[in-house]
Amino acid sequence: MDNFKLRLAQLNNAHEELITRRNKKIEPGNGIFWRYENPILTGAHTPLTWRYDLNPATNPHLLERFGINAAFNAGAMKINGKYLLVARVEGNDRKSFFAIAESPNGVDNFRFWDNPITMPETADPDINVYDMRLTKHEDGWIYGVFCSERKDPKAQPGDLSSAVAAAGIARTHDLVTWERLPDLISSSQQRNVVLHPEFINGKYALYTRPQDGFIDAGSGGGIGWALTDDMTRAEVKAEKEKIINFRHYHTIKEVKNGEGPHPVKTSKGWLHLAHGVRGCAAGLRYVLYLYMTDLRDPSRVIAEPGGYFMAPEGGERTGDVSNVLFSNGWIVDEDDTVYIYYASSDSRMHVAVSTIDKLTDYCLNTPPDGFRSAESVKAINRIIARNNEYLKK
Ligand code: M1P
Repeated sequence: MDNFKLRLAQLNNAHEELITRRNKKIEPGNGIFWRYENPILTGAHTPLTWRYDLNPATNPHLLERFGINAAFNAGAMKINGKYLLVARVEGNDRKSFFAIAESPNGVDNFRFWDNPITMPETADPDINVYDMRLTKHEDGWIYGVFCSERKDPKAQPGDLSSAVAAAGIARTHDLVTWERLPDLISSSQQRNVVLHPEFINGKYALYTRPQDGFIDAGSGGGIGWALTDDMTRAEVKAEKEKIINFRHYHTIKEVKNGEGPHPVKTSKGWLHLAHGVRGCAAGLRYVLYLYMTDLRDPSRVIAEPGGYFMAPEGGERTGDVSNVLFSNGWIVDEDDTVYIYYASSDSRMHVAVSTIDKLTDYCLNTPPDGFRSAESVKAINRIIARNNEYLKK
């Protein structure tokens, strides 16, 4: 076999082995959720046909022609029995785009579709797009709301970093062909915007994250909520955008927070997954947390456990942006199993599983944050006292 054929066979084997590797739940977990051993999606999962020119006449050394750096921050949805992730795929050139990977069981064998998504642009083309939240809305469309980043037109000459974040909006029926709608109109920069799946008082409801700058939330107090009449010209008026889940001093979300995927409707309330960010000597630390809102008024928080639900562990701690867990996708199965798709350190995707019952129990029965050390001790002492009482019997 000549070198080209040999190398191609090696590449194909390594790729197939990676994709078909079985994943295993890590026992015993904490009772709330279970992690799985292997990342489910990485840059290396992208098809060889994206990365290599496979023609020996034009690529005799079988060199990689388009490097893929990472696959992370994926939206999720189950369609026709398949678990689909709309991943943020990032090339070596730092630009992200969207691509769908499909699995038969939700925990392994994720395989990318043949082509990445061709997302139509607006008249003001995006420089970078990422972090799509998928919502199958009761109006019949599947919406993808994502961050659209552009260079700050007010940046001083020589400032090649300042950027502006807006919420890009697109809709589809099949995840293949997308109709791009105008970006969300908002007086502040926006990232982590999520469409609620149901109409609220006949209007579309959006979770927002107003921010003063591209990175800093600044005066943006947390996760916002706003209603809009029409997704084809969606607008959030600052005076009507209310903060529903606040940042708070000395918590896991003192610097910023953001809604994850759209909340799930349960018999006990809407179940939300979000990320919280705090600063420390090592930089920013991103963790995941849960909260619940009222079934009839999804903007009213009814429960929020103290602290994080999931934080980076082991190999999750390192990557392009270390110490980050981020989630914008989860899938609830017919049997109420919840597949939580989360990315670590802006590099790769993982899955953890739980059930609606366990997650709502966690939300409703975990002590809330007491905001002071003494309150934490009181909370532990209450658990100890109840245990002592029970164990005496
Ligand atoms: O790098 C960590 C995350 O930073 C941003 O999230 P947020 O706007 O909440 O700070 C996003 O760029 C996200 O993609 C990224 O994972």
